[in-house]
Amino acid sequence: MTNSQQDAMSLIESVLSGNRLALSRLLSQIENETSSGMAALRALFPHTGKAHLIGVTGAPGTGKSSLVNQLARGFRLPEEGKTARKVAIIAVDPSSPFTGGAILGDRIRMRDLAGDSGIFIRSMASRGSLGGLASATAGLVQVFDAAGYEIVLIETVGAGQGEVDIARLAHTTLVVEAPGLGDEVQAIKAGILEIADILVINKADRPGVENTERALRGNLELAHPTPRYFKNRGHTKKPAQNRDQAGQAALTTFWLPPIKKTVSTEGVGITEVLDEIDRHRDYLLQSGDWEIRDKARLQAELENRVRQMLFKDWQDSLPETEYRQTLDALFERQVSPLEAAEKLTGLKR
Ligand SMILES: Nc1nc2c(ncn2[C@@H]2O[C@H](COP(=O)(O)OP(=O)(O)O)[C@@H](O)[C@H]2O)c(=O)[nH]1
Ligand SMILES: [Mg+2]
Repeated sequence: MTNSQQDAMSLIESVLSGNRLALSRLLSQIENETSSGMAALRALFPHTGKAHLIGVTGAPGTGKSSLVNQLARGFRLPEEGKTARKVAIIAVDPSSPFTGGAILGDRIRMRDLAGDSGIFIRSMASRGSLGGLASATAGLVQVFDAAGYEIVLIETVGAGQGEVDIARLAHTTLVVEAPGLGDEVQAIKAGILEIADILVINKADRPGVENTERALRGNLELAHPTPRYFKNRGHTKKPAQNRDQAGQAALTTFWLPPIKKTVSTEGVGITEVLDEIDRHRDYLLQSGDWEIRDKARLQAELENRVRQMLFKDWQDSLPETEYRQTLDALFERQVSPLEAAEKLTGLKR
């Protein structure tokens, strides 16, 4: 065994025995892609595949962090008859007010969670490239999954393609909207309505909720459930032949994203969102889409990692001056971008 493998093994043992400091160290190693971090990922991977990954995305200020806090609380302190689940939170939004493991939001309500060892919060430093962010996030998710966190909540700012990539990590994606952020519905503007499994109109205590709901509903009917939508999400579209004996369409035939209203600062509507999350999980498992999404996620991570590895390898092997000279030639339009790429990679198109 190499030193980094040994380091990784002892760290993994501590993590699996519930040591939070070790967990925190391992997460940093994975974020920084150290060799013992990568060795740990290899060793942990066979223990993954159990966690329910829940993406929470939407424009800044819609209340994602507040909602995530409330959902975490709900998973930890469930209604009677349900068991508490271990929750990890990954805040990809660098501006998220999760600091030092403190749970913000309504402090009075959250006080009963202080010191709860069943919650772990991690903020991600932002990365140069979105691909890097997606890989790093995938690595953290795998650690939490292997460490027995049954729920992994991933908060991202809804800002376009990068969001869609990270949302691909999730089994269930919540898109958060809020009234009164201008005339337009942010999720529609950002093109992230299509990735929603559950739509949440947060700040339902604010004026304009009805307008937001109407706009969302109208757009949902356009967006769901089209074949393209199902294809994009790695879904199989189950045809209506899947009927039970009473001739009713089976409940699992397809999923139409529900719209739920919440006031996250007050904890209003949270139970309903939690119920929808569990209902979506049941739907995924019964329809076989859980497995399909898992495979789509793993394939996306593989391809993302290949892209990054090859690019980095190429970058490292390239003399700085050659790159500069080619760039200059490109800027002076002496070579085209394609020619420059062929020259720098030695490949032909
Ligand atoms: N009125 C109202 N304010 C809220 C609600 N949820 C969050 N906020 C406030 O909106 C602001 C932004 O919330 P935050 O959770 O940080 O949003 P994020 O940027 O989407 O993560 C904070 O000041 C919250 O206290 C809500 O349901 N109603
Ligand atoms: Mg936030």
